[in-house]
Amino acid sequence: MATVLDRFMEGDVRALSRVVSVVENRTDGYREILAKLYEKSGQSLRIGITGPPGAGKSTLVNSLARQFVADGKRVGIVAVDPTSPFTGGALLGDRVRMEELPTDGTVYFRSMATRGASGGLAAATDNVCIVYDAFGFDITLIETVGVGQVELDIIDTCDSVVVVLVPESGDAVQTMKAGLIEIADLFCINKSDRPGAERIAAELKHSLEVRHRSDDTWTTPIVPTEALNNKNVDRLYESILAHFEYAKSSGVLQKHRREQIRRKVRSIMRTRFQRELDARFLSELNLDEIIDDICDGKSNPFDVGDRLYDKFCRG
Ligand SMILES: Nc1nc2c(ncn2[C@@H]2O[C@H](COP(=O)(O)OP(=O)(O)OP(=O)(O)O)[C@@H](O)[C@H]2O)c(=O)[nH]1
Ligand SMILES: [Mg+2]
Repeated sequence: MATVLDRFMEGDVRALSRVVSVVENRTDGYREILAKLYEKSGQSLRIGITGPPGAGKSTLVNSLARQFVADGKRVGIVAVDPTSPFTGGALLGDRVRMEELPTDGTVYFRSMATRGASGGLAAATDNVCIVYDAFGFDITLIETVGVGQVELDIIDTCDSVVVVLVPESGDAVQTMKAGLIEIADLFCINKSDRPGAERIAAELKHSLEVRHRSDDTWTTPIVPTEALNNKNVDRLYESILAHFEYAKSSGVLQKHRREQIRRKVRSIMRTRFQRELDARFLSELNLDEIIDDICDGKSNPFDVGDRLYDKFCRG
């Protein structure tokens, strides 16, 4: 692994792919690698792109990535895709793939597989972003479908959050219910070539007026785009940069990143406790005997839980 890390530090893209895999799969030694890479991170601006299935997130990510590259930046993209082709996402075959991105190392794309279980997906995504950051990407774009808690956790690790809606997204009250309005730093009404874009923009504007956030000095922009025709994406791009500038100068960015570190430490501890419990403790315990006792009325789950906890703590 040492040589792979050396090559990684030299900017070798194949080494980057190896390291991303190690981190994504939590192969032995991945935490030590992350600890090393963490020192080099903290420079990349993380932008989350979220919204309902098929809203045009990938098309937008593509387009934004190109603009950043044109601006002399290097871009890492991670797409987190918890939907199966059968349960959601853009219509089969309709979804935009990332194949047509530049292959000269200025843009790197990776899609995170969920492998059925959502456990640890947010943490794994965050770890991949640390790897990107250490590799020297100026910008990290994270695409995720804005539906569940895991996706909201992922979006929580971003410096700027773009919520993508479409004219058909329904009334803004629905959006509020989905929690999206709380997390948005910017709104994008994509597919503005379709009827209804102005109506949803007006509804959103109204919802934003009644929303209260602790960092309420920022006026959340609502940007209509046609990602497919690359129309107005430059305005979205400018708005993202403006938000970043605002976050930096107001101290919001620093505060937000401190909170992220707090959550990260807690998440690492929780994961370790959980693993120790499963691997070292529960696997060695004869739970069946204990359950028999409870079934026979000789004990109860509460006393057993306390007793086992004490035993676990004693090591
Ligand atoms: N009419 C119209 N279609 C668009 C626009 N932007 C994207 N699309 C189309 O919408 C479809 C879905 O686009 P994607 O970029 O794959 O959407 P997505 O949000 O990434 O989809 P999932 O990842 O499956 O949730 C594709 O056929 C795009 O070509 C737009 O501005 N107008
Ligand atoms: Mg997509």
